[in-house]
Amino acid sequence: MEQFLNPEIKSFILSYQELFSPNSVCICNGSDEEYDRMIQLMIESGTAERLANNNILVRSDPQDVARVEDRTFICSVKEEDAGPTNNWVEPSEMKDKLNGLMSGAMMGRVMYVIPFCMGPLGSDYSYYGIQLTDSPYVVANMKKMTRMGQKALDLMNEYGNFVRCVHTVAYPLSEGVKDVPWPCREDKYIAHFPETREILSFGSGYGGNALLGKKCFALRIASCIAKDEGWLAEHMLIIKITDPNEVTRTVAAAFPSACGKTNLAMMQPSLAGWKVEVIGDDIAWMKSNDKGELYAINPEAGFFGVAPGTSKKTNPNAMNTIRQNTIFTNTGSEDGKPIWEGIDSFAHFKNIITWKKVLHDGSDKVAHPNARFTVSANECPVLSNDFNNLKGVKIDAILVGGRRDEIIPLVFQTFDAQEGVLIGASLTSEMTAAAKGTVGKVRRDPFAMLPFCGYNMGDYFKHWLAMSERLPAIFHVNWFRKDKDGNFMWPGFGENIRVLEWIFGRLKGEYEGKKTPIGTVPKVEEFNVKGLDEKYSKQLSELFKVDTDAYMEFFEELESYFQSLDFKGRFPSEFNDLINQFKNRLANANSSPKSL
Ligand code: OXD
Ligand code: MN
Repeated sequence: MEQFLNPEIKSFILSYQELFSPNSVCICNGSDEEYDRMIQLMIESGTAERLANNNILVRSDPQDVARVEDRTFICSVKEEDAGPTNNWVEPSEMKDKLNGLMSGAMMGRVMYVIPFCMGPLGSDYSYYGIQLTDSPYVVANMKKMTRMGQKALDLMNEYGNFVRCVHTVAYPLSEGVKDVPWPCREDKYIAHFPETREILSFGSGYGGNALLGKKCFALRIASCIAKDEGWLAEHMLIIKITDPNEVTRTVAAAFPSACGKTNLAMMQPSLAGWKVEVIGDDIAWMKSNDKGELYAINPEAGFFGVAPGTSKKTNPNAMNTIRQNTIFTNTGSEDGKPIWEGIDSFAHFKNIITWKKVLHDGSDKVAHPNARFTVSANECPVLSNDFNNLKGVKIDAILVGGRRDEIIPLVFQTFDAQEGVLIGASLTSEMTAAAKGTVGKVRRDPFAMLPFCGYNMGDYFKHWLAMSERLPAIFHVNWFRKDKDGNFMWPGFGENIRVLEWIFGRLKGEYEGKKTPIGTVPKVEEFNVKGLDEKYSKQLSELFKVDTDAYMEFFEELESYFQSLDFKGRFPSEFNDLINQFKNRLANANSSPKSL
């Protein structure tokens, strides 16, 4: 270690060097040469292959393909601080266990030290971290996903505070052990220590389990910091929308994993004259200023998006973003081109090698459903020039949404911020391949944060309510409603600009909308249908309809969900009042004529 390291950083590195017993330690500087060296190492070990345009393809072990929520732990000192939605283990018990398991875990490998910054370098919003890892794949991905290297280290040396992120694939190369292309373990642990701002990740090399800046730091640990400091760390995209008159508004939106955040963030609007630019596609850190306005940054520097389903039709800007300099994980390939379900017609591909490295014969998937691309935000043709804005961007509206085939209208605005908070907390969605579990199972996912809130969800609801005076307008959207024959009632993707246009009109005070018991929906005549396929325009009133009986049941189920969880006395009683408020309006509407 020739570099200058402040004593705290030095002792952090040395203590883990002693525990892990790696062959050597490498302090990463974040250079392109270093990235190329990581890729070369992965090619030599059989982990990766080169594709065209400086892209690479990595195939993981089939047992290590998604986040492992059942192996993810919040190790707060008190159990009640983890709350009913997290797995809890007492911190010293988890540390003893992991210290034992981690002893010698990097034998025969290099321990890389990754200094990184979440947020623009030098911004007051940003926080620093150091990740230790024995995975060249992690080093390469962290280069794309964070501001990593020398500059971050210099700032950290000066500033002092950093989140300790410790990761090992836990496959020591002790005497006689041969390496494998994707080392990992069955007994994985993704452990968070909120009080000491530490993360210990053991046995997985994949995505959110291993790229610790993302879910572990920027959501689970950051949500705890945010609660303590009075701001919000959320699972939200951030976009800047410009209308044909060059008026701009900025919107943050929470949707559960793999529900289209990247598609909305990089949307190519179908309406002429409109522009959508991306600031973030997954995480927003939002703080209010002394005027009570909410400002946000995206703490990440890249996109770790789901590849399957991405195509020139569904997301042309993403396709342009990932044309070059991209790491693909668990896609198939042919002739130097990455391939996945939904990319294109397969008909003209004759020799696809699947993610499992066999010739595709139609019997198995080309790509794993949670196959990913990792790409620097700078590759994106619609990146906003506010991406690196040190002051963040003013948020004019918050959107929440899930993947729901019934009940929830295409869009509605809540009557006030408190009701908006309850609606955010009511999010439900079908599970996707982003996490190990049952795909398609509908589950509650408050603010899309169920797997990412680092503390008691009751305290989280209270924190949102405490912020409510500083919140902008809140809208609920649902692109996924289906008719009785199971067909989508809304085309989605670039056509979602029509919904954003209505939201824009509401923010400017131009659209009156129509009041329903749950909030304000568009009047059909306010909604821009110019050029929209008639198949959709003729069912708008159905898409905006609020079925009062179904919604009554919705709130009853929400009440039972909250009652089923032991919040250890931390559940906000205001939520019961808010639910009653909605139920009363629904009951009153039911006793008057039913056309809403
Ligand atoms: C993600 C996720 O990877 O939410 O963004 O799982
Ligand atoms: Mn996500």
